[in-house]
Amino acid sequence: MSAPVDVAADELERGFEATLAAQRRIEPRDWMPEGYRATLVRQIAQHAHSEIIGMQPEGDWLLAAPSLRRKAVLLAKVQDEAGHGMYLYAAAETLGVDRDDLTDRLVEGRQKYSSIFNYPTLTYADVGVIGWLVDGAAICNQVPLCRSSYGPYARAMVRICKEESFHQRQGYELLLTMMRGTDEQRAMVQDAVDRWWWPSLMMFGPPDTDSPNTARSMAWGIKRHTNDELRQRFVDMTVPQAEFLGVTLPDPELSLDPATGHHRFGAIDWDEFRRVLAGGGPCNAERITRRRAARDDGAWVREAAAAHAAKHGAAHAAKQTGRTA
Ligand code: BYC
Repeated sequence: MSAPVDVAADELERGFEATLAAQRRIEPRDWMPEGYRATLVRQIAQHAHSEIIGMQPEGDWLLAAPSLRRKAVLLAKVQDEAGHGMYLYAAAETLGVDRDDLTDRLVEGRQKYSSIFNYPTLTYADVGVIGWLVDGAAICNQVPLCRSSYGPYARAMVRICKEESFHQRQGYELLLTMMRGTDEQRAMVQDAVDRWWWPSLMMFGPPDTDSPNTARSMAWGIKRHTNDELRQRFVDMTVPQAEFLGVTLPDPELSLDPATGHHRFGAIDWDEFRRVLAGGGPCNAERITRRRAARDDGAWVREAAAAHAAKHGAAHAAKQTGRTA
């Protein structure tokens, strides 16, 4: 009796695989395996949470930025991160989840956000280094996601990447300005580079040999490159930029391998990475406490906005059916 159901399930699976094989996009109304949907929800939610939590370290410098121009640039950047979070939550919602529920999962520690945002921004040079290294790493990781197999995610990434590119440039320009300044400013930049370099390399995730999700995500076209491939691309891209800037990357083993054209680099401290993921980074508790407070303090705004939308939605519907509101 179950044969027709199995045949239908097989056909759906074949249709899904054929769409992937033809490099076409999976769209929200298409059939998809539960594992594909769950993987996308996990990755997109983690990404959205990272954008929103990522507003905190730089947001700390909004009131202390050294000029009106620097303040305006930083404000625009932090607002962009909020926008990225919103596009990504909207993309996740096309998979049948609710953004309030995702936020609850974040503040209850049931979903992750990027390890990088658990480090403090100790000086203003950190703002520049985040733009250069953190947004630079984000671009390396995210440009291939514009070709991700899930339509709403891929389309959100196009706009996000354009904005990340501006973010990277504003960081680099800030650092170039500081490097042309005083010895004290140059020392601040070097100190920030020393603190952010290794955490930036960790952003790409565990080594391929220790990445439980990569193989499946690549087979589904969600990810297009492995963690190690993207990390290598980032190192190769960043070394000449560091030279031009006049800073030293804190890795004595960093050297160009003439045989491959790639830079070799030293061992990453994966114990530190695991510690940060488990909640033991310098700012984990602070980041989540603040996010929880923002969720709770903002509840009345969301309720008012929903009530307003419901009222106007009802008036609009009444007009459409020819009745007066
Ligand atoms: N931090 O099997 P793996 C940004 C987790 S940029 C925390 O390799 P996957 C921004 C991973 O989730 C930052 N967790 O996983 C920039 C998994 O845990 P679960 C956000 C990490 O998914 C500037 C486990 O470790 N970018 O937003 O195949 C300013 C095993 O890993 C990390 C994105 O999210 C990490 N660094 O690959 C403001 C990009 N790395 O869930 C904002 C989209 C790994 O199995 N995401 N984990 O318990 C991706 O490309 C992939 O999800 C990753 C990880 C490459 C990050």
